[in-house]
Amino acid sequence: MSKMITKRTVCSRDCPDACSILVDVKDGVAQAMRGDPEDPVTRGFLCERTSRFLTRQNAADRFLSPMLRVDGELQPIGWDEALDLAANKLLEAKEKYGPASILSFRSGGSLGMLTRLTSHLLSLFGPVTMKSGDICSGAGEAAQVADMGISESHDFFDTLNSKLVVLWGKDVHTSSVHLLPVLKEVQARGGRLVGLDVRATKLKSLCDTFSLVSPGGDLFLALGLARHLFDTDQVAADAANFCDDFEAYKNLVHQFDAPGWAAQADVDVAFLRELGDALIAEAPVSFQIGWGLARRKLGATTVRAIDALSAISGNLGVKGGGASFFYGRSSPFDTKFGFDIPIPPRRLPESLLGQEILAAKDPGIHVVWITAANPVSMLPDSHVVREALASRDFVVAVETHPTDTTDVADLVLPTLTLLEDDDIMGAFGNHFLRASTPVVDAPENVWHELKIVQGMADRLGLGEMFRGSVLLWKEKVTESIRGAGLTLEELGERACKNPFAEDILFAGQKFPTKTGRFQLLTEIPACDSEDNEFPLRLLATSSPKAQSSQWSVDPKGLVDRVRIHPAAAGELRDGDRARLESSRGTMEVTISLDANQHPQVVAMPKGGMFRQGACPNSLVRAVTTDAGGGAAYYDEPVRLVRLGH
Ligand SMILES: Nc1nc2c(c(=O)[nH]1)N[C@H]1C(S)=C(S)[C@@H](COP(=O)(O)OP(=O)(O)OC[C@H]3O[C@@H](n4cnc5c(=O)[nH]c(N)nc54)[C@H](O)[C@@H]3O)O[C@H]1N2
Ligand SMILES: Nc1nc2c(c(=O)[nH]1)N[C@H]1C(S)=C(S)[C@@H](COP(=O)(O)OP(=O)(O)OC[C@H]3O[C@@H](n4cnc5c(=O)[nH]c(N)nc54)[C@H](O)[C@@H]3O)O[C@H]1N2
Ligand code: SF4
Ligand SMILES: [Mo]
Repeated sequence: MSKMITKRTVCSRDCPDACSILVDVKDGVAQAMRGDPEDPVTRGFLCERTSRFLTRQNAADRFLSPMLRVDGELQPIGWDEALDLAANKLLEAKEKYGPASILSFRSGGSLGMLTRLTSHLLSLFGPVTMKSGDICSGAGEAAQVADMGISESHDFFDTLNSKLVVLWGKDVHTSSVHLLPVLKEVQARGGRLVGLDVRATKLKSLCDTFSLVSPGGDLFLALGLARHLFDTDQVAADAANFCDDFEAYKNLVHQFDAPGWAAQADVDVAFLRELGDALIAEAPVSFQIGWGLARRKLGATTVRAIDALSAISGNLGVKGGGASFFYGRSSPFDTKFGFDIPIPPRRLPESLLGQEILAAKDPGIHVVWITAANPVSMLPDSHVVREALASRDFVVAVETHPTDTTDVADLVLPTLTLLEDDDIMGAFGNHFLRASTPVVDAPENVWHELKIVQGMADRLGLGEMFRGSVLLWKEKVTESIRGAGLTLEELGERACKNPFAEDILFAGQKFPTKTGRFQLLTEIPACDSEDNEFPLRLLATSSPKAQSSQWSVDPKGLVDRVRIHPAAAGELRDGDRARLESSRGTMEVTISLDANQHPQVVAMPKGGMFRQGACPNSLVRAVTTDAGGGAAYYDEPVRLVRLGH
């Protein structure tokens, strides 16, 4: 028996934090995981889902060799056979229909920079069809780029300098747990926290002040707060100098008075006025904007309205102030790895992927290569995504575990879990850069994504371009930051601050926009009102027990449970079974009554799969957000119908 040793790596999950993880390993098997106390963000603790990751690491259904669909069933095959077949399918499609008949699709299964090599290989081989937009953060990022020129955040620890933090649609306890210690420290230093959500999550008990907002009402709340600042002469004196379109914005804000805007947001006007005053009296203010806020039809406009409020209240470009949505997690890296990557011949919007695959012509989509993604369960209009993939000539999925997507794939190529991976990570919730290194060996027939790329490159005539060890590719992607003085060794040992991150973002109210000034919102795009037949709104959001569709516990009884306000429940009682219906489909659910949420909301976890009998996205129409190609997941009109006793 060998001794227990502790090894360090980095979590690659689609999460803002990118934690440093310590793993106890004995006889090559991971025994326990905990957060690295030396990582300033991780602070020695992990979230619930990754604390329980060993159940997933050791799950009996993990893919342990390439699997080919034969007579409807996935059967193990060897790597040579698998890669030969995949390469032949790609070469054949390119030859017969042109390279645009191949679709490359990648999502957030691993945030490691090296997973991008798959997209690069296919681009250099094709160029092939790619996705456009981003269903996760596209709308909010587009909003921030429009307003400020870049999508960046003031520093994670700069929030400690804030006197007021507005947690705007941010489920901190679920989705960004490592922000919690910072928020508690803000309070310990005498600062205040204000929470705004459609559900009173645990955030309500953490915050000094909390208000429910109507679904999507944040746009009106942000404009109402601005109206109050104009009415009370509290707008920053030089706002018209550092902002463009000041008059047009002012006119927009004056379309309603403060009570009018408050009514549309379903908040108390006294609360609106108090918060408006606090934005000035308790400056600097950090607006922490949740990613979910932008997953609405007017999602980008909503984020723009919050950005504008932070600008005109004088809270941008100052220590402790900011409108924080996304941290540029890949901007410090050389994500092209030195390649000259051709422009794709075509892009299909991610939010509409299913219907776009079905409709694609000249050429149609014949072969799809999917990595780090479960589009069938996680994209809107799941039935259509499933049908679209199931009807292609050949679908490859690079995966670790079975999903709704591997259920329709023709070939599954098994890859590493986060404990086996070897990669480079940025974070979308802080400015630290980290390198993962394997803490356990992968099973014999499970490959690093780079090795899969190299195996394919050899067969596609691009072998020379992709040669080299993982270390070499880690070096390539970190060339700039190594130039700025960081070494790969350091990145492997500890979290290192992005050397290019500014101490104060937009200092002196200088913005990297065309004019150098902040771009104010000037209008609200038209938006259809929705059908009364479906009076409620489906809100499937992050669960502490899962990373999207990757559950760390048995999801039975979790994925089909919905919470509704008693006032919206009609005859429904706790524990009743009901049918949740939208214009797209229906599913059976169990009711929990919850008075702590807005009466229009039907809340449930995201990440249910068809294979678990509950896929909320099968009810969600494919609707694109107002900018950035996001998906309006949270605007789906639904109703509940009671099933017999
Ligand atoms: N209704 C609703 N739908 C939503 C959302 C919502 O809030 N509501 N949220 C949306 C958001 S924000 C996102 S980001 C998307 C997420 O959508 P996806 O990124 O598709 O979500 P996951 O379920 O995490 O799928 C990732 C897959 O990658 C696999 N994987 C894990 N590690 C690796 C690896 O190292 N390499 C490879 N190749 N694969 C790996 C996992 O097993 C998993 O099946 O879902 C969106 N869908
Ligand atoms: N445990 C866990 N953590 C995760 C993930 C996960 O699946 N599980 N997913 C990760 C991913 S991919 C991402 S992108 C992020 C997502 O992170 P977030 O987007 O922050 O998280 P969500 O869970 O989508 O919830 C956002 C919050 O917004 C609220 N909300 C929804 N609509 C409105 C609205 O109209 N107004 C207001 N004011 N509030 C609203 C919801 O009630 C919820 O509390 O989290 C990451 N973290
Ligand atoms: S999922 Fe996020 S919070 Fe959890 S361990 Fe990974 S990086 Fe940390
Ligand atoms: Mo996401």
